[in-house]
Amino acid sequence: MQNEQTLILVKPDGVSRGLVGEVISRIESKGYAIDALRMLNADRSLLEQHYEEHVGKVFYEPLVEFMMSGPIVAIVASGNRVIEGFRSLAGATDPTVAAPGTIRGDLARDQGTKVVQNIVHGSDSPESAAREIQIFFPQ
Ligand code: IDP
Ligand code: MG
Repeated sequence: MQNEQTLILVKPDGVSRGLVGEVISRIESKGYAIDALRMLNADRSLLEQHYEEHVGKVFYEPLVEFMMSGPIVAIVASGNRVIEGFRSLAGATDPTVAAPGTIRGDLARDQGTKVVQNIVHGSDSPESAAREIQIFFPQ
């Protein structure tokens, strides 16, 4: 889709480490457009909606707690195949094995925590993107 959109989050580790600009820079340098952006302190109900697919997993509660631990930045980015493209920029979920050159591979490492701290979230399908954009940008 020419004007495909995705929902990107800079997680609390990315914000606290001063990596918001670095993440935005990588999105823009790749050639995607920033359509919307907001900083927020996510509450539990918002995160329970966002992470509903992970309910019941061992890392679910640590994940929600981590995402409430500080401000996050929500971004809508757009461009042809941006969902797949941002997932490629982000790299593998586990930052230890994420390829160098990716956001997670370059900027994150295993911290020994119950939840993997990996700087960013990116939607994984058009259905997820539509659902997640509505959660963070309801207007
Ligand atoms: P993704 O962010 O690469 O799409 P998901 O499987 O959707 O990965 O998991 C959501 C988030 O939950 C991850 O980004 C990571 O922070 C955390 N997570 C995923 N799998 C694990 C795990 O096995 N142990 C600890 N944390 C995990
Ligand atoms: Mg995911």
